[in-house]
Amino acid sequence: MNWDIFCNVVDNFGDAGVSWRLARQLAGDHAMSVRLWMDKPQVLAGICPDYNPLVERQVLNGVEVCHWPKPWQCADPAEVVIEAFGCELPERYLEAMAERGSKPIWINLEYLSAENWVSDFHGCPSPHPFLGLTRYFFFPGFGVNLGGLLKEKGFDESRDAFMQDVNYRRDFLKNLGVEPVDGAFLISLFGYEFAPLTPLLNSWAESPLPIQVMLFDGQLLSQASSWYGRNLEPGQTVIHGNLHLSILPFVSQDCYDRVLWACDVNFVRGEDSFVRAQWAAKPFVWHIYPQTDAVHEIKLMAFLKRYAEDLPKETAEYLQEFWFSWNRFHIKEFAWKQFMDNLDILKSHAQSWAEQLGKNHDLATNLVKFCQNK
Ligand code: TRH
Repeated sequence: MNWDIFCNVVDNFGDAGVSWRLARQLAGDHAMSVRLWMDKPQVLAGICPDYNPLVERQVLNGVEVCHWPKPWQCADPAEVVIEAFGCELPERYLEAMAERGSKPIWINLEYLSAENWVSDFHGCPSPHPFLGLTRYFFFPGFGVNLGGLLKEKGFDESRDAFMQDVNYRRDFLKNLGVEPVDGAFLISLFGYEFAPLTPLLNSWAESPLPIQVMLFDGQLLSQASSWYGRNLEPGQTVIHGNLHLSILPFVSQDCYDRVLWACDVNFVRGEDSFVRAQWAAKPFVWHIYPQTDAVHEIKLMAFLKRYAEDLPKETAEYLQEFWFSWNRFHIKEFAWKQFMDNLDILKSHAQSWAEQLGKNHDLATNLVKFCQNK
């Protein structure tokens, strides 16, 4: 089958991140012929250093990455057409789909949510009012009756090999410009602007054991700079008390994964890094993408309900409080100490959660099966 994936970047990196990961997996794991249409190529370049956003068409990791021209210029529609996150397809492309002898399979890939209602809509058809085309809603998710999560073949083997090889981990960090500190606790930090970072930086600076934090360039940098009293820049490491704070530039998705594997705790956000933190099988803190009227809190709670189900009651309550505080912009001074008190339980829970999730089929496999049955 050949596939067209359309990606319209609303903001941030998640739209490009998910589309790029899916395109790579369809091409690499399933030998599909894939074109990825990007409306903001420079965003993809931020997370894929090998990609040149100035070149209109180029093949990378077996995927043909194309600029999405606006207004649309003709291209023959593929057999499967993915509209990532309900971005609207160009009208002329839709007409060309309708003109094809055998109609393409048209999929709307939805955002990830742990809410129960998604399973009622997963796979549902929605006929176009007059073009004779049917669009199907495809929901990623955590249950067996859903589309699953993106996870490439051979992932567990790569992750486990990385984690077992202490020297490789050390060299990997050094290559990133992070000098490993003996006995340090490692944290990666990727979040939105208003997260209550300052109290945590204070707790980490006063921690009894050295804490090494890798903060990714972006929305939290100005808060870290104000806290330190000087403009911080990617490539810099500063030390305050027992906190060693390194500012990292954006790296490729594969490299970002390795950062998650190397750390003891990961602060992640949005959709794609949130999923990757779960596959990393390490304790994590989720900064959910904020929406108006606090709709995101319903999604946050829905996920926590699933994730914390098998945790001891006290740990579950504590985790809920910590995550909500991180998302509500206010965190108590002693919150970090409580996190560390629960660390062993959270560690083994993260491993069993990843194992349990890994029993379901991954998203790309489910998508291929879904299309083959249409
Ligand atoms: O960037 P995000 O906040 O994206 C968000 C969410 O997806 C949200 O749901 C969506 O509505 C909005 O975008 C439009 O967070 P996310 O989803 O984690 O995407 C970040 C991507 O960047 C992910 O693919 C991982 C990648 N990444 C790198 O490749 N290298 C890096 O150094 C870092 C920090 C991230």
